[in-house]
Amino acid sequence: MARSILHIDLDAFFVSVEQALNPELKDKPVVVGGRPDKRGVVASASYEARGFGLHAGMPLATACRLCPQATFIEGSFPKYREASQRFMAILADFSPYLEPVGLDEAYLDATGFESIYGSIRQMAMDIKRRIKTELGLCASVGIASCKVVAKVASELSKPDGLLEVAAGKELSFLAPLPIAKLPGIGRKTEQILNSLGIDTIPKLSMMPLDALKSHFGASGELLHRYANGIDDRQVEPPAAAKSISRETTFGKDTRDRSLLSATLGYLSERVGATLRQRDRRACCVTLKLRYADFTTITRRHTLGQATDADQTIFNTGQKLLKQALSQERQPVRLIGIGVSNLVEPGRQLDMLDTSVQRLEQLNRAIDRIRNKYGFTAIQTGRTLLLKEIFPENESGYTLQTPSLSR
Ligand code: DCP
Ligand code: CA
Repeated sequence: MARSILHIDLDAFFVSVEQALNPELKDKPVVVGGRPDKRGVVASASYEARGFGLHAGMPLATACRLCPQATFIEGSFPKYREASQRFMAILADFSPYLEPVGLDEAYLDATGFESIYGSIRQMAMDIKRRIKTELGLCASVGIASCKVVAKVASELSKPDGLLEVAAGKELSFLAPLPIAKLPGIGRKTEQILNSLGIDTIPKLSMMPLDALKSHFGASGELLHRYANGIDDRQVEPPAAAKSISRETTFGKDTRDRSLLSATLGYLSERVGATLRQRDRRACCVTLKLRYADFTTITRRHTLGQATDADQTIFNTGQKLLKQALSQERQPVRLIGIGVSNLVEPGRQLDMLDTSVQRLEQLNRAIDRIRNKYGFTAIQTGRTLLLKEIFPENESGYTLQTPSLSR
């Protein structure tokens, strides 16, 4: 059975987010990338601005010369990240087979979903409508039996488009297009192909595979397949991380409980921050210790309720640490803390528990400050001791293990 693959791509993404947030910018030439007196380039141009010849990658000064009446915006990444997350969440409602590509693009596998939505085309229209009403953004959608054709179709349908290529029609759909429309053919590849007399996709599809390989190496094979409308790549959901952990080795083996505890506190905050950043909660906390003789132990505790709070991670780790130290007399060489059995926040069973809520608010506030001013802008009592021992910079302490500066 032929597959039904959707490629969904938001139109003029950065600019459209700005327009959705500020209706005064609607239907006007708008550029995100910087003020026109800056040296940068256009990151995204509204379709109105494109009418004046503006496009991504063009120097801002040129853009300003071609279209002085455009509104030039610096842009702010957190806004786009948030819009992207909401976009992906809408898509995830339609199919679990979702492969995000960058911020504003994704593939969905909808094979066999006709019965749910009436038709795949209807499903695509539902997707577009939800993106429009909930985010105020336009998406263009390509539908085809494989990824590459779906992508070319969505691109060709822009803006606010919907284009379905029936199974079996892949080649005739691609035939009239210039080769540069094929993904993977950049300016340079195009020039080489042109110099070989190849300027259309049918000519490319008929070029002997060996010749393509000799010019482009391994990607020659890909070109050959794409030009023939062949692409068996699957829609692959990104592998979700199953656990998050941080650990460090001490400069000198130690029995110092306050140092162990302060380090555990710092590592717990690092783990908690990552957990919240990924919008996950953990059901299990694991302490890891390596003793002077390199014996390594892990001790694990399952929580009654999933958490993303530094405090809960630390308190659990601290209890496990006490137990472990009471059973072992050797000094500690390495300490680590990790969380696993990650779940999505989902419905709040603890809404009525104000202490949980307050902890949540506190941690979110700390995250905001740290994102803005650096990790050590706020330090908790439990980690203060580290200040005297480890060098710090705005992204945190430089512990023994460099990866911990993450
Ligand atoms: N982007 C960027 N720098 C680039 C290319 C893109 O910062 N060189 C950003 C700005 C875009 C976003 O990524 O808004 C998505 O890139 P697209 O290539 O999909 O371009 P647009 O979404 O802006 O326009 P289109 O409607 O053509 O998809
Ligand atoms: Ca886009």
